[in-house]
Amino acid sequence: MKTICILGMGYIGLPTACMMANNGYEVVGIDVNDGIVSSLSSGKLHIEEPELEKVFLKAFKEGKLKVSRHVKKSDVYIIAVPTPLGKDNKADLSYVISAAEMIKDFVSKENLVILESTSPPGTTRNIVGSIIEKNTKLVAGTDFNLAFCPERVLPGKIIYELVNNNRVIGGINEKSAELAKDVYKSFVKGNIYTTTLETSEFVKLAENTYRDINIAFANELADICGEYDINIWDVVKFANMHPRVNILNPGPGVGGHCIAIDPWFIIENIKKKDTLIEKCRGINNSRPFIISDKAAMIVNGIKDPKIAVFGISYKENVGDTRESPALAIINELLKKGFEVSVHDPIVTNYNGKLSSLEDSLNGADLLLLFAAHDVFKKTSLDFIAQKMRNKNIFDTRNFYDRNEVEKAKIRYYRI
Ligand code: SAJ
Repeated sequence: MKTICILGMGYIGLPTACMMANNGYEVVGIDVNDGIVSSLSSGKLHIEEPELEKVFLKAFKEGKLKVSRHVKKSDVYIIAVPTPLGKDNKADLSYVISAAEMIKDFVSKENLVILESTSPPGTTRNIVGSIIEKNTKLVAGTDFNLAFCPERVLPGKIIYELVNNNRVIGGINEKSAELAKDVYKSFVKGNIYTTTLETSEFVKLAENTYRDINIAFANELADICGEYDINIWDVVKFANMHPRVNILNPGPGVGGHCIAIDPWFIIENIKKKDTLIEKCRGINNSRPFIISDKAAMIVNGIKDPKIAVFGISYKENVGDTRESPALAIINELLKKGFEVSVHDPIVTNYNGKLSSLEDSLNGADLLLLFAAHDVFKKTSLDFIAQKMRNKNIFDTRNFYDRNEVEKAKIRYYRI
């Protein structure tokens, strides 16, 4: 197998295409967005991610990676398109379906089809496999090979983790799983384990759900600590000194295109009601309201309060605002009638108005910090204090040092 066609040139498809192109394969990257195709075809990235430019330019300049609007006949087809949350908290599989429709006329005997997109159990077999079978009269597992190979990379560390993380690949049969393993082995240094299609689909969902539940636990502990007037950050720090405890951090809510979404995919087709998984989604989804109410309490009594918001991406040091709790919080603050001025020097996909550091702080009554980008450390607390009208910081990430903040004569609030 020498040629690979990857559908979806986003956060996962593009880096994966680059790695395969730099490790022995002829790769064509397909995207339905003309802007992305023309930008990549002229050697320009549309995504910010450390190390990506280097691997992309190598693949592009050596002619191993081409980008197109149209599918090209290949040995391997990889679907790496988004699976957003649709109506009623169910997976919107429309991009997966249209990608399968796009390749169905090209798949022939002995080809390998891989789904990478995070999906509810059964999607690879019942959606991708079926669409191809219906059209080609080929049988999955007999005539063509079918596998699920979920990504596990952390935005901000995608290239490092693509290479070094372990992978779990599911196959419709052993041959399919082994063929997929061979493709990924070309660049993955971690271990690659093989299992069934549905197990690998479920493993991916279980990993992200585990994290969501752990964060919900931390958020619930934070609320309870508030009632006792105990510092939650100390509780997490000391509890994690136990060899078998690893509590995550509370925060303003859970964002991103994975952890806030994938738990729903586990429960969307099950009979069991009232799951822990759904409860935890509820806890994490209620964070923006708790945070905006606390912010309102801090500025209570101030005439026409102005709130400077620092960092609106879904987490630190990434530019992505998808599902960011900061957006929901800003919305709540605006509904309460406050002036909100947003400062984020690294965000890439925000449609609202962004302000410079100085403009956001000028005359502000509260600095509300969400995504704790490293770059915020460069702004001195004295400078912040100097610009603000009323000097309050509400730190939702335990980013600032309380003593330092108070030394600068700023009142410090945190979760
Ligand atoms: N968060 C907290 N407290 C924490 C950790 C995270 O509130 O202690 C919040 C973050 O601020 C953010 C959200 O959770 O809003 C998600 O951030 P994250 O760093 O936990 O995860 P993602 O979405 O960037 O990446 C996750 C990873 N999954 C796991 O760690 C199990 C990554 O490995 C997956 O590949 C990725 O989802 C994915 O694409 O599925």
